[in-house]
Amino acid sequence: SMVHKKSRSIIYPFGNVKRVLLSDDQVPWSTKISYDPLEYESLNLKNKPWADPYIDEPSFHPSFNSLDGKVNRQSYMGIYLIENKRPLNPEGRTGLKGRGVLGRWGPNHAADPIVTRWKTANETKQINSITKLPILQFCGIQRRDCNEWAIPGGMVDTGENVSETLKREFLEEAFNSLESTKEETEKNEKIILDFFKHGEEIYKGYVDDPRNTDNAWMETVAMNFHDETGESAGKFSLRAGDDAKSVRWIDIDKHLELYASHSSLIEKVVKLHNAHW
Ligand code: RP5
Ligand code: MG
Ligand code: MG
Repeated sequence: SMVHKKSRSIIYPFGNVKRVLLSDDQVPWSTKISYDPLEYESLNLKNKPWADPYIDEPSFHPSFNSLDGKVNRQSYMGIYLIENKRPLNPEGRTGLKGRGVLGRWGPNHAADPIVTRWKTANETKQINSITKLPILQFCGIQRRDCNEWAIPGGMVDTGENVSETLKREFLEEAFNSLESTKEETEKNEKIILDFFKHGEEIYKGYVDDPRNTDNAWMETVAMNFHDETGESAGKFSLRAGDDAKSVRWIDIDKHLELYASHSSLIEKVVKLHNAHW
């Protein structure tokens, strides 16, 4: 895989903390360099039920690389190293120590539902004139935190199953379930429950996310839910909610610029359906 890039953005998100800039060959832990970045942790994490305590808190005894009670501290990337009590990012240096804004030391697990349909006009599939391949669309959201377009994914809650996270996050971000009436919610939950029965696993592993640090990082399970006829998901009435400020069907092609490593996840879906890229 490619060396992570968004995890090395000069300015760390949500503030003005600067990373130490690294060249690609300085990223692997195995490359010996003199390296002394800041250790940063957001004040926001204090006393949050979904966040770990500070790593040097004497009462905090995490079991890294294992299922730690209800907290999954296992990485899809294999066994990660621990140095000075702190987990080391499996993809190498990021220019910042600490856990930044992320709640967990080590892997922070997310799930990404990639809902797709074919682009049509008058019920005819639209073909790209150069590649001669049909154009796929995915249901994308614009993130409130950075305005970038993204897959409507989210963090796996403590003790939650990934299959639940996929549905919950899609309902929150693309159906605004957190601000719906009881009747709307019941109706939408049925629609999603039904449509999300048939999914294809696209990817499991590290996400090159701008919030990553040397000691905390994002990982995801991405699943594709495809509406071949455009009769189910294709007809959803979408309404942005929670950490999404807009939602829409987005034409897929290789020039798409999306949040974190989402465009590489989308590319895998394209290959699966032999669609235009
Ligand atoms: C990304 O962060 C994952 O791929 C997922 O889409 C997202 C989860 O974080 P939040 O949307 O909850 O901020 O790296
Ligand atoms: Mg969310
Ligand atoms: Mg989200």
